[in-house]
This record gives sequence, C-alpha cells and structure tokens, in this order.
Amino acid sequence: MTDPTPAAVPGRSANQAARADLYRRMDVQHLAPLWEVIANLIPAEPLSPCEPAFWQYRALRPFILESGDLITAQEAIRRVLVLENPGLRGQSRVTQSLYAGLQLIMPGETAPMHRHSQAALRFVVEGRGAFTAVNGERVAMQPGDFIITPSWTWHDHGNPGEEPVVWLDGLDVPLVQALAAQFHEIPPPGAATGPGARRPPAASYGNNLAPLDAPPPFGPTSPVFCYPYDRSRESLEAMARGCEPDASHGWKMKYLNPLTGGHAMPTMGAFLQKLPKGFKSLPCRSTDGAVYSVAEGRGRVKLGDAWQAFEARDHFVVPSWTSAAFEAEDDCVLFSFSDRAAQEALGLWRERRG
Ligand code: GTQ
Repeated sequence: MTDPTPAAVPGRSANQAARADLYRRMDVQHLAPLWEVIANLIPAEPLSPCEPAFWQYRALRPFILESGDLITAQEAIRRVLVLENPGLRGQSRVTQSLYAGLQLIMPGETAPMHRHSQAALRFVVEGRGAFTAVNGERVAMQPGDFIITPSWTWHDHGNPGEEPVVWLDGLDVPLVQALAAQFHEIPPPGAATGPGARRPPAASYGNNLAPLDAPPPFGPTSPVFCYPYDRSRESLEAMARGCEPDASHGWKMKYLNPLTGGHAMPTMGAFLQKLPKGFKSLPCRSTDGAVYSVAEGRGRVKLGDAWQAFEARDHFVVPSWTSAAFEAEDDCVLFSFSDRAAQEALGLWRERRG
C-alpha cells in the first residue's frame, strides 16, 4: 500500500519549495492540488462536523413562550427557535443536510402564506386548536400528528384555539441550499389561498383511494399531508402485536406515500417507533443523521459515548455514522426524521449494527 499523504511522497523535502511555488502560481488560475486535501475529501468513513445534541423541552419551553411575548407570528413570518447543532453554530442547521426548529403559534395568530422549494414536515409537540393549510386545504394539528408541506405548495398556519401550539419543523433547507435550487414566493396582494390551489381533498388518498387518471397532485410527495397520531399509534400497536421488536429499532415504521409505497417526501424520511418498557437496544449507526422528538415515555439514549435521559417532548440529534443505543424505562414512542429518502434514492444509505 502506498501512503497517499504528501509527507510520504519520495523526494518531498527536496522539492517542497518548488511545490509551494507551483501552488502559488497556479492559484491565480483557480487551480489547487488534490493530493494536499484528498484524505479529507474522500474519507474512509463519514466525516461530519455535526455533533450529537440534546434539547430538554422543560429547559427550552420558557424561551419559546418568552418569544411569544416579544414578537408576533405575523412580524416574525415564522416564530421559530432554530435547533442549531453545536458543531454547526450560525448555520441554522441541525445536521449537515437538515434544518429543525420549534415553531410557536399563539391563540388568535396566523403565520402568513408563502411557498418555497424547500419541503417541510411538522411533528406536533404541544397544544391543540391550530391548523396548517396546504394550497388552501386546512388540517387540524393535534399532538403527535405528522404533517407535511410539499415543495412549492402554498402554506400558512393559524391558531383559532385557546392554547399556545408548538410543533417541530423539519426542512431540507441545507440540502436544497447545497444544490442552489431555492425559490421563495409570497402571494400577490388579495390572493386568498394562493394561485393554482385547486386539488382533490387529501382525505380521499388517506382512505386509500386515488382519483383515476389524475396525476399525483404533489409530484413525488405524498398526496396525504396529515398523518394523525391516533392512526399512526394504532399501526405501531398492530405491528407490535404481529412481530418481535427489531434488536436496534424496536417496532419502527416509516410514513408512506400511498401512491408509491416509498417515503412520504422525496428528500426526507420520517419514522415512528415504539420501544417496549425495559427494552435495551443493540447499538446501531447509519449514514442518515436523524432528529428525534420523544412522543411518549421516558428512557435513555446513548449518543456516541454519553448516555442522556429523555422524556416526552425532548429532542435530540444522532449525527451520521454515530452509534446510538436506547433503553426504555416506560413504553416509549419516538418520532424521527432524516435525509434517508434522498440517500436511498441516490444509492448512498448504509446502516451498521453493533
Ligand atoms: O412553516 O413555512 O421553521 O418557511 C422555517 C421556514 C418553518 C414554514 C420554518 C419556514 C417554515
């Protein structure tokens, strides 16, 4: 085996000055020597500045509510506390490819309509009575509901209820940014639901019926845009009755696009898993860094080397290729999302047990 590092190249010391001179002259032509950077560019395993991170809901909730006193949803456009990865501060990223934040909407507020290329998903953390609308079609938001906003669809949020409502937002912002494919638009003045908003109601797809011969309304994204928690929970229980839990994941399900059988969104995968009381998982790592929102129960998660206790509404990040393990003190239900859909579509996704 030859060592590719520059130090091992024969004659290095002899021509060091000549190389430095070459780099300097070709730099003017925007040329750079690969051999100086190849080890970091093509590492043996995923190399990411993303760090394991944990947000205890009890500690952050006062900050969310305080922001509710200081800025309106109308002024903020979206009143969100961004979950910034400690290894990626200032970049509004929770992983290299994903954005996450906790959005608050107070009773009586609306967050104005817009649309963007970035796809969004929501997992409702706290409160009842809010809605989100996609192309003018409203769905109620209940704790535990998984709701998606497909790329380039008009959407707004409102809270005609009586409680503050908080949900986790997941967007593929950094991924779309890496591709420089971002567009954003606000509706022309006076438009009620945004132009071009007509489509069959999502409910028909949710009942496993699709209009004959109609094209999928959102392209590669699921036409169902609300997956209510009680129905997701029912599916998890049915799975738990039917088979043994996976040694690493317990009973884990993915949110489907019923038209394709694939992930609900083309860039992001979303999952719901149940870990039975007393479960100790076999550690596992995968190439998709994931954001978790604890829906039910208490337990512990081992992120890299450190154990962290969790309870309902806590959030944490498992970076790409970082081993994670779980111990469930109660029956636990965890929601998570990642860029797994994109990685699978590109043939990149890998997992390693143990
Ligand atoms: O709800 O449209 O957390 O556009 C960040 C950007 C939420 C949204 C975010 C957004 C939204």
